[in-house]
Amino acid sequence: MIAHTNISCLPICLANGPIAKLRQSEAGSTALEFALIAPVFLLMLLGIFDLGHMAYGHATLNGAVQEAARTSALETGDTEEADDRVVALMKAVLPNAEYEFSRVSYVDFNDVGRPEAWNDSNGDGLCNNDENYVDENGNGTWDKDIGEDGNGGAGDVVVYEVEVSYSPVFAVPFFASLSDRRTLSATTAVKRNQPFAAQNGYGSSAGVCAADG
Ligand SMILES: [Ca+2]
Ligand SMILES: [Ca+2]
Repeated sequence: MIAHTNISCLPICLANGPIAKLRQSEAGSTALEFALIAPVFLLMLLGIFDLGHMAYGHATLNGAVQEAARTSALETGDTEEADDRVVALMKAVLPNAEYEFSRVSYVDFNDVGRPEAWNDSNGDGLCNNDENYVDENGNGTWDKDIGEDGNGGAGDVVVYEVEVSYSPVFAVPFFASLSDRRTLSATTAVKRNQPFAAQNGYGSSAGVCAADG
């Protein structure tokens, strides 16, 4: 059946017809606004959760590393146990993490990161040009960092570092860089081992740098 429109009532019909009512209706506006805002809001929430999770992980890691460094500094300290303790403390926060541990020992705080003494005659900051050096750590070569790998001995100063890589629990969609595996690192600044025996100092063996470094 063909509907006939009453031309004479057209202005009134348009003003009061279903299209006009639909245009005036506010019933769907809330749903529409929600549909527009919800994705943005959820992304923001995920981002906030992700930041909070990362900050919590970093704080927990720093606390765990400090504790492990203290126990490693004792005469009875077991470095493997200390590392395992870090992993155990972190497991609840970052369950899918992987860890890298490193310990470098020095005789004193002032030695952290310094090179072995050498006569840098050409002033290039390298041990070369047949320059003389002091093989203080006795390993037969010049070292830019005098530190020795490991937990050292009695009275030594140890820099303990732990690097943790993990995949974020609250991955933010559409932002690949925020969903990538990321790394947290914590360093216990220097802890001195207990003086449970006489400390071994640095040696004074002489050496000659290679001509080409
Ligand atoms: Ca030089
Ligand atoms: Ca050396």
